[in-house]
Amino acid sequence: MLRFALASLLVTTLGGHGALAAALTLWYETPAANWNEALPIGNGSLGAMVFGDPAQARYQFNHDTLWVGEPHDYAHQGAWEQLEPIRELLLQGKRGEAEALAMREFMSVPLRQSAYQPFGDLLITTPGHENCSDYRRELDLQQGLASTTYVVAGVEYTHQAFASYPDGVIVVHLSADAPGSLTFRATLTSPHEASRVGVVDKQTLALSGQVGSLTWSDSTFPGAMRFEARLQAVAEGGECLATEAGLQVRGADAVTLVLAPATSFNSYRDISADPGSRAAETLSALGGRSFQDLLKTHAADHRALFDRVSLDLGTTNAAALPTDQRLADFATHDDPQLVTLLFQFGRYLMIASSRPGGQPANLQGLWNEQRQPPWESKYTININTEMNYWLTEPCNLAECGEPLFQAVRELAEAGRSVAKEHYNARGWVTHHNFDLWRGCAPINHSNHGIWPTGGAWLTQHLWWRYLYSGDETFLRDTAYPVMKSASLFFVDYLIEDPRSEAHWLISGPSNSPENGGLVMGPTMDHQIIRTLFRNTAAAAKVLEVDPKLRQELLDKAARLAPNQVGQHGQLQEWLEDKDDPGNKHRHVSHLWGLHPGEEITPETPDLYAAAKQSLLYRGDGGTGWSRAWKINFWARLRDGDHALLMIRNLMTLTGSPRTEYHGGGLYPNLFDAHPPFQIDGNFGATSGIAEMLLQSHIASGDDPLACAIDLLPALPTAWASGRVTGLRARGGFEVDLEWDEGRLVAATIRSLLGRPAVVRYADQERVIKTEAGGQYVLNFREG
Ligand code: FUC
Repeated sequence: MLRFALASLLVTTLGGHGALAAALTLWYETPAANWNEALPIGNGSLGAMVFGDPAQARYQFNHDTLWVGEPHDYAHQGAWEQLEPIRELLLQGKRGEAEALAMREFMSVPLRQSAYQPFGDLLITTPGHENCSDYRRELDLQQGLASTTYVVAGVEYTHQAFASYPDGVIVVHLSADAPGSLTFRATLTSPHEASRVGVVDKQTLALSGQVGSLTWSDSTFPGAMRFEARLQAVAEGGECLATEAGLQVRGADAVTLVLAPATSFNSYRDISADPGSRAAETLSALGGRSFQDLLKTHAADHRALFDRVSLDLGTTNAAALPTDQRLADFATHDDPQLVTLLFQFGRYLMIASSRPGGQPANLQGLWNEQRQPPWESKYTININTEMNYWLTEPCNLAECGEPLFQAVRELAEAGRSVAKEHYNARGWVTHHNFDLWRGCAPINHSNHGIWPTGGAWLTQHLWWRYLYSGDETFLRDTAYPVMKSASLFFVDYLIEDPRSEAHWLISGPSNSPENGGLVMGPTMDHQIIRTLFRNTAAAAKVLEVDPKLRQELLDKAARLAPNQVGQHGQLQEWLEDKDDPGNKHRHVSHLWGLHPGEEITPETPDLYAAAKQSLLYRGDGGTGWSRAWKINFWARLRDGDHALLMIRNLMTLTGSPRTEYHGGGLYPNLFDAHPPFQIDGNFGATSGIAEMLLQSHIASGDDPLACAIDLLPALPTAWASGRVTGLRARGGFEVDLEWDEGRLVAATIRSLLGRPAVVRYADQERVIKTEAGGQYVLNFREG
């Protein structure tokens, strides 16, 4: 028997991170041969890919507000007049006709959404450095620092690069271990035709211009956004001169290049800012601070977030090898530390691509070199953007969720015209994509673009923010208004299924994301809407507002078509029992209720078993994000070994830059390969690994902050011993766990809100309660 001893209010420090620090580095023995080998840095708004070629060092950079297009309302005026005819055709089984009518009369104007853009390249050209020795290129996740070192003619050269959130710049520092060794030219280039490079002063260049227009498929987007990046050099020793051909440095000991890219974006409705003065102000605000000082400020800011969570799954000899080698070997070598690296890489990428004041992480975070990137590098919300943000609360990066909340607030404004014009409904609605202009209407094709639950799904993240923080001000001012307005849309939108004896309420026209075309009543929609209604009702109760609406939402939630078990023992993806058990489609939408939803649990054993059966039918493959989702599903199914199998299936070295729907893997730089690169799989993997170690759920219908915390719910056999610190649980807790021989040894649970919780491990459970700031040390050692 395990003893469940309780020692309350012991004070321990986190400590012990130093030993793991060296392990938190991606490193390589050669320069990046292509974009998917380069290493990402970012400050939430600015990003760069570091290639590390000594003779021509490329820093391909981005700003998260540089998009094609301009402020625009995509609603299709009067589309609602076709809503009933489309529903009627679907209810008569005339799907082709319904899709055709919807294509003509119901879609976004224009039919596509706009594209995220590359900004430019900083190129550092050093003649004579074509041949070098002792080359190493690395990304230190803990410092947020990319470095390249190499030796030419007995001199060791170092490039260091980071993107600073506090100072709003990208910094590249060049140094050598012999004085006067740095002679190079730094230039700025841009893929945008309407751009030019000018000299600002002796040490500063400006790259300025305007994004060009773009046409793809049947839609044209004007180029409107203006941009300017300033590049300033500070040389120690030697000479530096800015000319239109670039910054020419001769015989310097060390040089700091500071890059300040800016755009004319003020908000999704206003792009009238002056990027030149913005960039100039950013540079002058630095006040001539040294490289060391900028780095210190940056590292402190980055580590304040990054160091909150540590993970140790064990380290083997394989960990000494270069990262790409480890990935290539992963299937055949025991290398649990590479899983730790992938986990922390996801947290690193979140800090680098999503900070308050910036845009949310898009399909590629904020790293993109193409004018026409895959899927426009925008926000796909029938899985991808939500997956990006599963990790923020459990992995202790709550602040990084703020850009998503801001975007949802804006969608709740922009989506009103779509609710009105497409559905003649109150509230707001968003379909399966949005862009910088907060497009909310159905895009691309009626067979998958008409899916009205994207916004409702996003509101789950607002509710979680409350559950993890207990922040009632956030609930009142941000979450509830948006949730309420989303709920009002669905109150108006749902119809009673004329075919149902039980008078079920159903969604439609809609689709089960990208599988099976336009239908009435896909299971996923009902799970999402039920969750929205119940969360909104719970929020209203906490805030003591809207009692009538609260009751109405609870009544309607109870009338929504329920989850159903079908003829193959599967959870039905649709109202009709028509699933094909041989279908390996990448989306597993009907399992939303298992994850990220919470309505299919061990307490609903029939549905839980059916969800598992559906997942087995779907198989263990799919795109990068599909594999990542399956880690989370298997964690919720409490099968750690199967979750680890999915981690392994994701951690395969992939070379393909093409779009594949059955690919799935990682590139040499550990970026998720859909393929092509799509960042969701990185974030989803981090979330899945956290979910294997710790889960938390609302335990009582009366108080949403009264939670159950499950310790090591899905620990794989292969992770026999390990330690994690700093994970977060609903109800306001921070949790450290230590396990050995496959069994929990100790848990430290710090209470941030002073709420009670039920702590569960294996077949044991215990209620804990302490003051805010207190902590429990639970001892599970045998004895
Ligand atoms: C959805 C997925 C695709 C891809 C795209 C960005 O459409 O079905 O696999 O991830 O989003």
